Amino acid sequence: KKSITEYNYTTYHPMNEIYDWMNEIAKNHSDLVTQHLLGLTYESRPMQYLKISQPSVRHKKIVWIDCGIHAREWIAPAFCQWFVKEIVQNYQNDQRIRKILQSLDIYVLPVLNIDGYIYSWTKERLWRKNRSQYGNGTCYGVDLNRNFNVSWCTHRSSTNCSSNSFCGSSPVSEPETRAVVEFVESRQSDIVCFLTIHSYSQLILTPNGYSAGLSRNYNESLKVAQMAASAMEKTHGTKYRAGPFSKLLYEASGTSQDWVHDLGIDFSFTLELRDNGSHKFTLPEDQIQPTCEETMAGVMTIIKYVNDK
Ligand code: ING
Ligand code: ZN
Repeated sequence: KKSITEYNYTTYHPMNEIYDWMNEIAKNHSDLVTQHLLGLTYESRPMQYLKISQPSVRHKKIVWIDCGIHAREWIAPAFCQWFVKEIVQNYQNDQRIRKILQSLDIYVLPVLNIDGYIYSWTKERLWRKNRSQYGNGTCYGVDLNRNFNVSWCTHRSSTNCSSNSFCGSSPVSEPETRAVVEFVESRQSDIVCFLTIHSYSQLILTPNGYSAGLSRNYNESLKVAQMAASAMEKTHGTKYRAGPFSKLLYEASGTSQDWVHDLGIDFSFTLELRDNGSHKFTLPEDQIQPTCEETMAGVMTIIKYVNDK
């Protein structure tokens, strides 16, 4: 079995390798990284997350990062792993990381939609939803990013269980959604920043997605998103656009970002990574490294802003 120092961060990994990687990184960096159970998926798989936390007696606020809520967006889990690797490799020498970890803990959920991710590896590469059964087994899967309880099932959502944007039988009908909701509600007053990673389109999305109306703290959210977009562009010249989803594309309801923001968490962003439509969800592996490098720059810009505030 390969050790973690040999883990290849520039290829995509099936779920069993990601589970092994989580075990290894928590074992080899037990001073900084611990592994925890968020909940179980529809098919009863453990949803493990990593808590990055410098030991301290101080009470710290929380930054949340999830990847892979949509099964086919493989670059997202690749980024979550890259992010954790960068932090554990550099925190001793990088003053910026050290300063952030003095007052913030970072929680990373590398694959939110595990059942869907496995299905995308084994059966249908472009699968998006989770794998829950509906209509007496005639159709499968809820779009987890339409299943949160915020203007549920009103925009760009479908009540048809065979649709790719099926919103579920009710708000938070899915175990994966419930696991995230229970965590966020229980730590509501500590979470200062919520980031959810998708692909593709090269966007940094601010609330709201569900209505064209401007959100609370819109100006500041937009400013932070624009700062992140320029940090990302500076890395390899890739263009990222910043703004509310409802303005850049269309209105969509029931997303995690909007639900978290409406709960009162000011900094809630969706990042849509590469590319711009040439490869869509099947981003070639030779783009994993540059995509992760530029996304790291964007995410660190956001976290630093929140921490300095
Ligand atoms: N895009 C997101 C989706 O769920 C999104 C876009 C994010 C819409 C946040 C609204 C709010 O459709 C992808 N690529 O999944
Ligand atoms: Zn997505």
